[in-house]
Order: sequence, then C-alpha cells, then structure tokens
Amino acid sequence: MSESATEILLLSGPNLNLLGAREPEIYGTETLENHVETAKNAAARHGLSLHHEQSNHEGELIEFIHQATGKSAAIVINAGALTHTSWAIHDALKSFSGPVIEVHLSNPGAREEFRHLSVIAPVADGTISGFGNLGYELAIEAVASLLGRS
Ligand code: CA2
Repeated sequence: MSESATEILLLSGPNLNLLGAREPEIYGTETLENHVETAKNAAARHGLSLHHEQSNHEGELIEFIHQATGKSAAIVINAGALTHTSWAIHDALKSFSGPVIEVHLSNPGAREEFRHLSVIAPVADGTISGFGNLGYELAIEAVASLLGRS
C-alpha cells in the first residue's frame, strides 16, 4: 500500500443485501445502502474515501481482499455468516497489511452457539458488534484512529 492511500474498503458478505427487507427485529430496518452511506459520511469527516463491495460468494470476497493490497489503507468487514466458518477469508485478511476492523449489526455472542466463534476476529485489529448502524460509524472511527487521522 502506498503511504498516501486514503481509501477504506468496506466488505459485506452473504445475505447482507437483504437487510431492511427481512428479520428487522434482529438487524433493524435500515438497508445495506444506509449503512454504506453512514460509513462514507464518517470516512469523509476524516478525509478518507470509502469503496463498498457486497458479495454472496466467498471466493469473490477473497478476490476483493487481494485487490485491496496496494490500493486500500484499511478494510472494514461484515462477513455475514462466513464470519463463523471461513478460514479462507481469515487467511486472505492475514495477508493484508493495513488495519482490519470486523463489524456486526447484531451481537453474535448473545445469539445461537454457532455464532459465538468468529474466525475473522484473530486477524482483525478489533470487532464492533451489536450497535446496528452506529457500528459502521464506530468502525470508521477506529480506522481513522489506527491510521492516525482522528
Ligand atoms: O450481525 C451481523 O452483522 C451478522 O454478521 C449478520 C449475518 C449473521 O449470519 C452473522 O451471524 C451476524 C447475517 C447477514 C444478514 O442476513 C439476513 C438474512 C435475512 C434478512 C436480512 C439479513
């Protein structure tokens, strides 16, 4: 990554494109577009830009992570249910040299047992969970701080 990179890559995993339409009692009524807008506005306050990609395919998410090297200063990721299973995303994130922040709308630790394990957490600088839309803003604040831009 060039020292001057100011772009944050926001990655959204499987089913997050359905937000707003189903399960509002767990994930709220806001759409993924709303969360991206929140993150973009927070990034702009720190002179950072934000590029968003959503995919329902594990391999595609891995390609986006590979492409971030040399281009993005940091990655914010909500990997959806792949959070709990994808060692391939774990490995891809491990090879990215900038800050990585894991974000979740809900608090997986307070939900079903299978959501208690995150295989992303060991390769993230930190995790923000349970705050819905606010979590996206907090994740960008964390990135700005880690990049020395707060
Ligand atoms: O809380 C989060 O942000 C999650 O990453 C959301 C994932 C879930 O599998 C994780 O355990 C926690 C689910 C993605 C959204 O799934 C939807 C399914 C139906 C309707 C709307 C969203």
